[in-house]
Amino acid sequence: MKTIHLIQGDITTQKVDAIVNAANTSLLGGGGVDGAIHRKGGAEILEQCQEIRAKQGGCSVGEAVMTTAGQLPAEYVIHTVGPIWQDGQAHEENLLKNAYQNSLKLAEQQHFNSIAFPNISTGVYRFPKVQAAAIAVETVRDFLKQSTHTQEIYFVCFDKENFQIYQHLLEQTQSHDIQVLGL
Ligand code: AR6
Repeated sequence: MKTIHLIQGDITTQKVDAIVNAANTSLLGGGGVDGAIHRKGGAEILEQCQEIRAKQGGCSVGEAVMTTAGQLPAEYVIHTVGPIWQDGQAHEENLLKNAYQNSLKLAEQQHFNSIAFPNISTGVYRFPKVQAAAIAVETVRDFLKQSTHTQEIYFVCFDKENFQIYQHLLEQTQSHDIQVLGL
């Protein structure tokens, strides 16, 4: 059974095939969840990000790339870049959807069973949380309906506000083909 897990906590402690990082286009690290992943994962992650930069010059908004996870309990890190919220008229919604979709596509290509997402763009990038959660849940649900390898998605909410938004949204959008745990 395909499963969505809702968790409040720190994504760096998740033991899944891949955790997703809310990175920036430079792939060189930063604050928030990106800072935590690089700090706890160790130098190996940054070294591989630098190799990706040397090959393709970073990562565009909405795209995703992959490294191993260094010292973290997860196996891999999928680095994606969400949009910076401007006024809602700069394709922010589509770009956030792309970030989720391209991360999921990479997971499926790699035959990953489980993948954990933070609340991309809702920190430093200031994307409105309710709108971001709706995009995340819809994109993940649509993906799970047709995925073969990727079966388990974890939404890891760091702050209580995001957790409650997801709780409400997932309760309202229960379906018979995908189970939701953690509500
Ligand atoms: N585990 C899970 N979620 C976390 C963690 C954690 N350890 N730490 C923070 N969050 P942000 P963005 C949540 O700012 O908005 C970086 O500097 C946080 O509460 O990390 O996409 C990058 O380098 C929020 O809900 O990412 C970029 O420059 C969510 O993660 C820029 O920030 C995203 O907040 C990206 O901004």
